[in-house]
Amino acid sequence: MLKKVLIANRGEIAVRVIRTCRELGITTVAVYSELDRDALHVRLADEAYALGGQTAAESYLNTEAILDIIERSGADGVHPGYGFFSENTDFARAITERGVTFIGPPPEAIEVMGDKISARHAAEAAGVSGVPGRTDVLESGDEVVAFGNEFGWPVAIKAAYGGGGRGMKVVNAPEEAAEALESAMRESTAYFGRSECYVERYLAWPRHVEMQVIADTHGNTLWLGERDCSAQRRHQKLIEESPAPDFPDEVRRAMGEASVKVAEACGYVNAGTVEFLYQNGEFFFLEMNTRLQVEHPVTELVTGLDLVEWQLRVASGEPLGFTQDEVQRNGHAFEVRINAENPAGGAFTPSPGTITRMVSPGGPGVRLDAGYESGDTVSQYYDNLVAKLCVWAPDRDAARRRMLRAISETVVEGVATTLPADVAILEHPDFVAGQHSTNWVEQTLDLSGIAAPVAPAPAGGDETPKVLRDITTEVDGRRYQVKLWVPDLGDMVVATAGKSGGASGPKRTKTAAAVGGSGTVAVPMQGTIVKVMVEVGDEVEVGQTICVLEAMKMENNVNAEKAGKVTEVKVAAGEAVGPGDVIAVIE
Ligand code: MV4
Repeated sequence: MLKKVLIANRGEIAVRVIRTCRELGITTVAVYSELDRDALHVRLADEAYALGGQTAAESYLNTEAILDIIERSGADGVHPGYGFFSENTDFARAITERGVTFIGPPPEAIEVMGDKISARHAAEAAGVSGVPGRTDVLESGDEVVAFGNEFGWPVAIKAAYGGGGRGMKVVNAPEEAAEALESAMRESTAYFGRSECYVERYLAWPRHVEMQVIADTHGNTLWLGERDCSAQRRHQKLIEESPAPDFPDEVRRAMGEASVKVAEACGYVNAGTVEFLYQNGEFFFLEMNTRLQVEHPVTELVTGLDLVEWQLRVASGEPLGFTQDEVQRNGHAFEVRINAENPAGGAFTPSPGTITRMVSPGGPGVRLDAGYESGDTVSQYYDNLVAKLCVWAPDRDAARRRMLRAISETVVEGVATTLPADVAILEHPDFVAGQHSTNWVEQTLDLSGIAAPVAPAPAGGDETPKVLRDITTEVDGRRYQVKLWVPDLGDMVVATAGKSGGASGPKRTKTAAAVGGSGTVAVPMQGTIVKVMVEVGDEVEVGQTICVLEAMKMENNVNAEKAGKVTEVKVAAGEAVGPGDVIAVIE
């Protein structure tokens, strides 16, 4: 068994790994950035080493610094958590060359599954089908048109080297094909460094059901059960559960066996997840995630297995201590993600800051995996997942009610959290009935009733007193009502960019514009302008895209709310903008 494990991660997942290591008598080594000097994972580990730096690139992705600490600490294994180095084969190979165990799959398996086209080929070779489509790389919009005309519209354009939904474009009609392919390739290049895309049929109301697998080095590969992750927004999962609601046992077994075949086909070892779209009783292979996932606890709660323990054991060369027939699934588990984001009006704006007070729920069937405690600061530089709240109960509705009870006990102050959105989901009749899909949160759930948390206006370096304003904005054609703290200038609104404290760059003070029904086009969240679609003098229609905004790793269209002539364009491609910034005026 491994003796000393370095956790190359932070936040709740680092804490999660440290906990199992402690139970198994494995010494833990934390690493930390300058901002995480006093973070919970550092406080809980047996040893901790400074990486220096603030941003992820300067700290948790600093290969040289981590390799140096592996050597200095004498760790014999590295757990990468999720994100960061978890699917980085250069890192896995670099530590393996030094005789240190990578607690994850072989690099070859990561490579096969990292590229969606080769993953699809591998799955198909193993007899597991993806959504009907073409696996070759698209050269032009005409090929998209030809596919759509043959198989029907809409179609989906996907990034071959992507994942997590970035770069997928839904194309409803032939005339949208060229622009959509261009946008998909641009996003793909921005996030994955490669532009290759392919096309397949678009499923209109699917559920996201994924299957947990685990494999040892002795040829045993087992499926442990599925998770339904359909309650998500912009590819950020909000709530996950196991078992999937209204999911027949024969489909479960077929999906489990298909997942084992996919894992075996790529020589998989360790814990992994095979993702499927599920619609009308059929499932289609999407991709395989070659890491431990955020939502792994729901599988732990229904199977009684500790997935981190089995990751450590199989990485140490132990065989799995159970057979497929011995894997039992009992009851129902939910997980809600508590992110430091403000869901008011459905906007989910990042809400970093210091957690001034945090009270954990308790009682029967409740588990909280937190990366923070009262007094800790959620930095804008990292993932804003504060904690995962999980519950178990004998059946789905008991678990759902237990989750609502646990949420009602939970207190997080100082930062806004996604909890009000989680409650809205858990109480909605569609979700209660298990009738939601991957599109449901964005297309059906109405979050306009969620108010901004009652909190003082953020203290800024600004002398101007601030006032809370309702602002209407549109993202991808969807209307959002957001509340913004803006300097009080009487009847006029001046939008400012950046965070309070002036930490995020130069102040952008815009000309005033009247609130409500005006032709000012404002951006809903912090981001970077990728492309400006209009010029001064252009006539635009309601809903026409004014600019493409990249925010939180997604491209969003910012659209006109009224028709008219563009009289001002205030931004250019490459510029950073903040929530409420006026980008154009239409008269
Ligand atoms: C799809 C789809 C519908 N049809 N493919 C988005 C993430 C990426 N991994 C695959 N995704 C989708 N692919 C076809 N042909 C709908 C989605 C999808 C989705 C999938 C899983 C989880 C959440 C999702 C949210 C929106 C769309």
